[in-house]
Amino acid sequence: MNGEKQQGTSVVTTTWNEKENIQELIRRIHAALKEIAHEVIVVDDESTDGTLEVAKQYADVAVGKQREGQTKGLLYGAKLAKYSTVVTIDSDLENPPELIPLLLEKMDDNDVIVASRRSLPRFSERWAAKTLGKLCNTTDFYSNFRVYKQEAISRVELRCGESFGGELLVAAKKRGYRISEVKYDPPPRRSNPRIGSSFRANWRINIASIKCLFAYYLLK
Ligand SMILES: Nc1nc2c(ncn2[C@@H]2O[C@H](COP(=O)(O)OP(=O)(O)O)[C@@H](O)[C@H]2O)c(=O)[nH]1
Ligand SMILES: [Mg+2]
Repeated sequence: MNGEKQQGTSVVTTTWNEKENIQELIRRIHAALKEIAHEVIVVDDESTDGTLEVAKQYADVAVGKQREGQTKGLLYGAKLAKYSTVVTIDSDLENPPELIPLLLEKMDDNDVIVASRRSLPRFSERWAAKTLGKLCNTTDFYSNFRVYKQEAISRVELRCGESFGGELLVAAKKRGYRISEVKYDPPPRRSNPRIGSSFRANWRINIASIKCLFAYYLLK
């Protein structure tokens, strides 16, 4: 199935105003993966702080496009991947790149591995874990720190709008890909997440969960 793709790992991250983190993230990915063939792909959504210019200096591929959100950005990057394995990772250093080799090891018997945070910060994420997470074999449905076989992500056709990566997991599950997880203790969170303040983020994530449940049960 991965016929045309080379053996190796493409690490995809999306950014919206992450200038202070992107160089450090790329440095840590290269250090963690120095033993294996890999590339770093950054998909930037019209950052106004110069993220794309910094990414162009350090990433293997750095593209800017109009702002369409995290899920579309991750899919866009996965389609550019030249390797047979795709890692998705947040660009804000809340997902430690040093964990990637362990995640790759666990791919032996699986098609998707989710790096699941041991504690979830938002009630909307805890609710999603009990519903969508159970359906998709993970305790952290909205972690976008994941490893995919390239075809398990790049062929997805998104229909839910912004789902914070949720629809990518639902699509993989519905197409029969085997999903498993590795748990980790996340570092302290930053105080100003890009997806919004606590109330706004919980609201947006709950809407995304309803759309993902709809997609799971009702869409082909
Ligand atoms: N391409 C793109 N990336 C985004 C957008 N909003 C957030 N991100 C990225 O998605 C990742 C997670 O966002 P964040 O706000 O930290 O979510 P949280 O960790 O759930 O609080 C970060 O790498 C952000 O830069 C967006 O509109 N477009
Ligand atoms: Mg974050």
